[in-house]
Amino acid sequence: MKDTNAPKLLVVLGDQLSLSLSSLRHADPYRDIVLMAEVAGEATYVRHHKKKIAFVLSAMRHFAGELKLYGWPIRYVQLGDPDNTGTLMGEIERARQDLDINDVVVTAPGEHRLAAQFANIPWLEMLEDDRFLAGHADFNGWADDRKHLRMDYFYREMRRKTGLLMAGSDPVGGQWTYDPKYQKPSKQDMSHSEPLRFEPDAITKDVLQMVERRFDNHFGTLRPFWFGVTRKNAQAALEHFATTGLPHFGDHQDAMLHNAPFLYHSVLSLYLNVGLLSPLEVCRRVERAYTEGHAPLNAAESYIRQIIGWREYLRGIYWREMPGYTKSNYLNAKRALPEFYWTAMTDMACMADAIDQTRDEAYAHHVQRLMVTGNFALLAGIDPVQVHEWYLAVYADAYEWVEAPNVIGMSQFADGGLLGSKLSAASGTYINTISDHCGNCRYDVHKKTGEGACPFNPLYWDFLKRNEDKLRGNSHTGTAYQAWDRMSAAKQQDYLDSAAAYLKTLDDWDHNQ
Ligand code: FAD
Ligand code: DLZ
Ligand code: SF4
Repeated sequence: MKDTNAPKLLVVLGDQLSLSLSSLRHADPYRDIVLMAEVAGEATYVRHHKKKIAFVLSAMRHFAGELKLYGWPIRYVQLGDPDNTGTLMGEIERARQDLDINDVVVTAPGEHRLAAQFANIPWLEMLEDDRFLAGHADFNGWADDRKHLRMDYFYREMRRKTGLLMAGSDPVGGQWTYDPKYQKPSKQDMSHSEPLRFEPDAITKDVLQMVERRFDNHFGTLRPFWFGVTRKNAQAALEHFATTGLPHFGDHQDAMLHNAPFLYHSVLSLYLNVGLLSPLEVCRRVERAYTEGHAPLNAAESYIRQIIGWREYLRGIYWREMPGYTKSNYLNAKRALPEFYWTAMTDMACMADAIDQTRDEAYAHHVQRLMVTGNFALLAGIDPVQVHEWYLAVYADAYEWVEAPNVIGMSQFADGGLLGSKLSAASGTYINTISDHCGNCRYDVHKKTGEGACPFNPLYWDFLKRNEDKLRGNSHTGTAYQAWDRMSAAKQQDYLDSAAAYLKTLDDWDHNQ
């Protein structure tokens, strides 16, 4: 018979840094022991940005310190431990033997890769990760009844469930959503746009040195390192955003400015995704900013929508569609990821800006990810698996459950429109409307074809033509195909030739390496 009083090993992963974690809630600090392990395997399954590794490891060390203060016995394995096996499974096995413990409990990992390793082990119990508003059963219950999945309907359910911005059963203000006005912010507005920065303490300094030593060949600039690494830091960052960037969020969230990497974005995703903040507390704080008159309704609503709408919805899709989802390639895109995604060595000012910033900050805001680096990859027909691996590696907030549906679905349309039929494809004209990049670019955004034309212009039409059989029927591309049909055959050919000439430069570069 199973001894229910036998001690258990509670594994806490690097993105499970929440005191309210299900595994901790169901355990007994007088009987059980927590295992946290820094392992090379988690830093290298894709070669994560140096800042991401430093962030996760420092946050893990701080969280372990906090657990100790609360009386939890902890086995904390550092990366430099000579007996470190390099994998989470290896460290679990080693702890079971050293401590003579049989049973292991873990809150379900966010990535399918690890969840699959942990599944069907008789001595390992996986508990649901209930730090989300919609559990797997909730999401599937909602999705099973529907022919087409639509985020906006799911979002309404989440508003009703949480009561956020609700007046009884109706949305506050009478509308469910308030779209941004697409204004470019003025220079004056920008003075409020910086995220809160934190000085590294002794623990973080040790981690930085170690990351410098061990992961020097990974992408990204490590210093200056300014991310918060504790719950207190993350709460301060939330407070800072609620009182500075949030009031402008609704109007400017789709804008891009050179030298303004963060604009009015909150830079909270990295804290949310490791559990230092909970989605509901962030949304409640944002709601309060609105009710107290510090932020307009369009800002509060569109911010809350990103978290209880998109973030939860995409997670639901990920778990519904894995394991096959990350291999989807509906448009049969095969080109290799251009080297300039790693070096930023491109004359396209918008791309260079987004990639430079990604290298320096392990951050780019949503429009850069979607309409610049993502848009380019989509138009150029880059293999979605390579695009997915790039995004997973380069951002401090990247975990497959949220990254993959954004990349495979929202950005690359590689799932064939499963998560929404909208196509995130645009020519240079769109980038020029929402950004100030084109004025600083070697390419001419107003030139449609030929030498010096903005590459996004011919690539856009080439993409539509190349994928005509799959996209002509799409409700979002109807007007684009009508415009194509109205063009003369010579103009169409001009676009296709210009695109081919540009794509050849990518292929030649690749073959010469
Ligand atoms: P803000 O603009 O301030 O938004 C507020 C919060 O809303 C974010 O912190 C985030 O938690 C949530 N959010 C906003 N948009 C999304 C979205 N599309 N999906 C999920 N949550 C959202 N987000 C990640 O957390 N990890 C990723 O790996 C990731 N990869 C992406 C890849 C691509 C191609 C695209 C288009 C988007 C990706 N996103 C990802 C979503 C979004 O770009 C980031 O959440 C956002 O840029 C994080 O910065 P922020 O905290 O300043 O966000
Ligand atoms: C991202 C990351 C890194 C870089 N290192 C560790 C680690 O050493 N130990 C750990 O437990 N978790 C780490 N993580 C977070 C895991 O990759 C994350 O828990 C899984 O991807 C599941 O979402
Ligand atoms: Fe980007 Fe084209 Fe504008 Fe250059 S001209 S910044 S490539 S959109």
